[in-house]
Amino acid sequence: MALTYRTAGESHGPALFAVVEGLPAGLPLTPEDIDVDLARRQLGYGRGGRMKIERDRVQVKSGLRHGRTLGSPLTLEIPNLDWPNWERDRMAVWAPQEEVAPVTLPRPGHADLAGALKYGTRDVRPILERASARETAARVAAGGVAKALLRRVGTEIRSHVVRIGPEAVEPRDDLVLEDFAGVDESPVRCLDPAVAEAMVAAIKAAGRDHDTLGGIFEVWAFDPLPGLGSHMSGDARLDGRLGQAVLGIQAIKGVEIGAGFALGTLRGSVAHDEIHHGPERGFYRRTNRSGGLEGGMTHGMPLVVRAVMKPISTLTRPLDSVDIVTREARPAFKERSDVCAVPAAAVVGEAAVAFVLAQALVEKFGGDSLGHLEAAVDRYREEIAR
Ligand code: EPS
Repeated sequence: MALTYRTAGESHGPALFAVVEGLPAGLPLTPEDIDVDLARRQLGYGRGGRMKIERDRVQVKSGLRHGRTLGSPLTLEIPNLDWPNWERDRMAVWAPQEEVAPVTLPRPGHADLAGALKYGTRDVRPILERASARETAARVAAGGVAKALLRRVGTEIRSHVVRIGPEAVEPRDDLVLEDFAGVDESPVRCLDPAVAEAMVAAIKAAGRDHDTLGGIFEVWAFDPLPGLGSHMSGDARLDGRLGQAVLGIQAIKGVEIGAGFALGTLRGSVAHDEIHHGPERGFYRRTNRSGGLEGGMTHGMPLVVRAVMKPISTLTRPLDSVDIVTREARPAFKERSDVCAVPAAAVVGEAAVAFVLAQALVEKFGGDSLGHLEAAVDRYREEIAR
């Protein structure tokens, strides 16, 4: 069975959910496998008032017994602590809407207008509730489970922020796992403390101006098994599957693998990663401009996925908009929001990459039981070493 997940839940509803299906039975899980990432996703300089209310913790509602997966659908619930402020009126589950004013001023950049047109609604609340990046908490929960599975075969996922607005670090293709040791202590999850300081200042300045900022993050997967994904068909290629997963994150507008767009500026002789072999390391490369993927498959070097997040579209000094009911020109809807959420998006990116890699792992090695999967991985490793 393929490994998949689906999330449910509205930003200001009772809770968020992820149902993960196709997990191997027998995978050990602890609350920390999920809660640590949920907490990391809440951090980052530039978050707004909502993050002072929420304290995301997972509740497991199915699929787990004595801390091990059963192979049945795993249901993860993250309660919204803000729910009591919404349940009586704006997000009441049963009460009719009469008392609640509709939201009719779509925000440029948000799903509001396109969603209202698509669903024929005269209130954008139903659109914005599901489009909200609050939903990413559920993705991160599913990603925590994927990471636990990947860890069993020695793959570790990390991320860092490489740009916020005008402030950026120099690109690198030679980072090692240890370089990420202190990244969660940085207020913007940036590996360079001087740039981090400049990033914080940029967010502060944007906030002062009632504005918002986007940026770029990278996700690195260390020690991926070679041969995950497939060159056989376009939809099997891991590049495309990673692109879909990462572009599917709210506010992500572009994804690069390895050197990405910069490869278009290079000659072939300096664009590709020459192949070497040694008794200790087996096949290896001295460069990683391919970002760990060739032909839609992992080749064993770290997987590097970079993504750009646009600035948050809820502005406290709103842009021009038009009332969807009266067609009157008015400033867009304004509600509590963040100034910058790139550090959090990087954690969401980790979850997206982890899930795609875990899917490819289960696809190649079989996913009924962890024991069978691990035995198949061991045999494969021996074969490659020979
Ligand atoms: C979001 C708007 C803000 C963010 C939210 C995403 O929420 P609220 O409207 O309740 O202040 O805080 O992000 C989260 C709640 C979260 O957990 O990341 C939006 O419109 O996308």
